[in-house]
Amino acid sequence: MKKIFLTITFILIFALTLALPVFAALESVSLGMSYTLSANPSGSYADDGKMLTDGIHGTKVGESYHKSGTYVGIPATSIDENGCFSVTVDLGEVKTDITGFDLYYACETDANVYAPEYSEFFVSEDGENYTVAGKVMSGESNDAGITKAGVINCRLNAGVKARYVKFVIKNPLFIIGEPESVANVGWMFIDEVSVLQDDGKTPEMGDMLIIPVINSIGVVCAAGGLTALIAGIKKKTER
Ligand SMILES: [Ca+2]
Repeated sequence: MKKIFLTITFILIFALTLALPVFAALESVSLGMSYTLSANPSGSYADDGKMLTDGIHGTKVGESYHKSGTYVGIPATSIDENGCFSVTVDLGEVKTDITGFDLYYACETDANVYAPEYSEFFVSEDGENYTVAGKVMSGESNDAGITKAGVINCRLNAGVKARYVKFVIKNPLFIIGEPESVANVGWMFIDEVSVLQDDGKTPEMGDMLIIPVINSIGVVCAAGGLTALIAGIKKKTER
């Protein structure tokens, strides 16, 4: 009986230690926030003014992501002379400790939909003066036969202040200085932009050690109580 008790206790401690709560180091501060676009997207894949900060990500419907109704379609006519399109999010107030940006997109090369070549991230406190905070290449291939939903993640080493965050995305097939290349650039499809703030909950080493100990004590107490209860019932039954 003692052996079974010890075995069960050990398994429970092990399981609960593995199930340690995971602290999110970053939280989105752009959810539900308003934004403006550098140009009108396609009428067929139009923006409803909320799609890019609603937290809803595109899903694959049949064989396609971009037709799922959750993507904003950016045709060749919506990119500028540098092959770029931008989304500027208004966070409502100046936020501190902004340390990350995510841009979500679809890539379906057989449907002429391409992942951005890169996304560049600019921050501003007043909406007029912007400074660049980061630039990340998607690294995505333009080869035929690709169907996927992807994301470009940018993480900063130090937090920055911002009320406005501009996501500039570059069409991968547009060649700067060769405007005639616009005839062959296809589309970009994006479904979400996200601005991330350090939530101050990054676990310290002490937390990592304390939680398993608390879990273990809880399990031992619970198991001990259960054993005592069973013993009590058994004793009562034997009378
Ligand atoms: Ca969305």
